[in-house]
Amino acid sequence: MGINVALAGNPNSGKTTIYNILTGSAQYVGNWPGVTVEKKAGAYRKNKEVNIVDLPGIYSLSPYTLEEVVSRDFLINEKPDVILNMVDASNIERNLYLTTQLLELNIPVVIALNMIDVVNKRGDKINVSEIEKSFGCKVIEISALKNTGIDNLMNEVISIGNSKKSHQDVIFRFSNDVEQAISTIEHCSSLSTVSNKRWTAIKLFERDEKVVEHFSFSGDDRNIIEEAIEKVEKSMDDDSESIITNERYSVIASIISTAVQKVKSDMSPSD
Ligand code: BGO
Repeated sequence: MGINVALAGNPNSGKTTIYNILTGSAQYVGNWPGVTVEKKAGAYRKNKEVNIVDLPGIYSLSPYTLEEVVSRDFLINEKPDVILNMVDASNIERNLYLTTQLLELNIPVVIALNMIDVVNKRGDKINVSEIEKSFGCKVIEISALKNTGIDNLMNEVISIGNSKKSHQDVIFRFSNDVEQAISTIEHCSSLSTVSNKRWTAIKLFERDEKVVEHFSFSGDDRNIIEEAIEKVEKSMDDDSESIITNERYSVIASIISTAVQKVKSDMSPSD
């Protein structure tokens, strides 16, 4: 059977570094089907039952770049057992934007808080259990460069993979008006057989062209959904995609305010 792990994260989060440590020299390198985006896959060298696929580095799961489309098609269609989300802890706010989206795919997520050596050197403090509590997933501090915390991380990934837990609860919430619209969309009969309802409802709320294109709406659902979206757009005076972006950043800001203590602010000119 084996455990299928997808490595996902922003460009420069340390994916290549950890991928090389995990797979050693036993790697397959090719292209994703139909596109010239590099695909790397290999077995974990300490446990050959664990297959690791390195997804292209991305900032978001929106449908605008080839890398984003490749990553999300793989995650949705292949449904790996675990998403190993590489997060650059020295740039945590920006990196967690993708994390909020990965958590919505209904696939168990383990966060690797990479570059913890940089965080420690700066004297910053990250309260890992606060992030775990807010996101409802395991968070493990690592340094891919210094090869620390990686066994611990993989033990967690393997334990979740073996448990065959097939879902990820999304425990963070957006503001009430947005949640109400998402709930209206989730309850449409067109979504009754969809397994990852929240992800689909959010994508429909954003009018994500790829999801809208492939979705077959029944009855009045298209109108009901459009009305729900327009109501929020009117009350928040913004387009629905920007509304979701802002909602994600406010969730992250609230988590960071309790979980991260910085010695110097990000705006410090000497940083
Ligand atoms: C260069 N700690 C530190 N300090 N650095 C790390 C860590 C970590 O835990 N993990 C990775 N890096 P990729 P993507 C570099 O290449 O794995 C560094 O895009 C340099 N190169 O060494 O490539 C890693 O695959 C010259 O840094 O990320 C790499 O996700 C000067 O983060 C960079 C300084 O890692 C990106 C750094 C010629």
